[in-house]
Amino acid sequence: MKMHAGPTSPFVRKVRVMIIECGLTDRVDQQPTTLTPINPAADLNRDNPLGKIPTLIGEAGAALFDSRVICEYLDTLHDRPKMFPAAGEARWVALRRQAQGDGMMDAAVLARYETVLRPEPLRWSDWAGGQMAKVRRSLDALESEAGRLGDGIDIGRISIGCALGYLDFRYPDEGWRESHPRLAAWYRDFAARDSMTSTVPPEG
Ligand code: GSF
Repeated sequence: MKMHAGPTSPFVRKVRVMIIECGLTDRVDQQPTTLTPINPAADLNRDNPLGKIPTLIGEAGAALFDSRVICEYLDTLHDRPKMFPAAGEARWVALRRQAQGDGMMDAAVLARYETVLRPEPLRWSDWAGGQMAKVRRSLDALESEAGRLGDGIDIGRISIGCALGYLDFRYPDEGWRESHPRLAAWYRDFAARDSMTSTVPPEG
């Protein structure tokens, strides 16, 4: 399988963590793609009209996106413990946590486009501030939930872990650990997993 990927995308990282945790590393050829919404990649657009990474070409040859669909597909390809609980309350908790982590990444990526990509005279600080307020409210909610995150792994915890990793990468001054000590303690252990240490984004 081929995946349009990139070293700095938190959504790609989520899929890469999934690939490693599920023992699928040898089955996915990761192709680096450099893009922004105003500098699209033609080969990616042919596979995914939304022009976003990650995009996976599955075993049947068809393109799969976005990260949620890719991760659920990959979960069907291995015999290890599943990252998507099959049914019941555990499934809804994991899917809601995935939505929480993905939403944090969406907001943080949009705020970054606004503050880095958009020409300075066109920037709207209230809008970027509104996106970061979503991130901060999410951190507060996760602090309340941190005691229940435990030491296991599933798609919800992968997404939350990648969202926190993205904050460290792009917003190192956010200083979320001091105000969210239980979440910080959970993340310290989660971030020590091999799948996380081997997918840390490069400097710069
Ligand atoms: C979000 C992917 C995304 O925003 C998912 O895969 O879960 N809901 C999707 N990807 C960004 C790169 S990033 O992770 O910062 C992307 O491809 N942006 C290019 C664009 O044109 O929006």
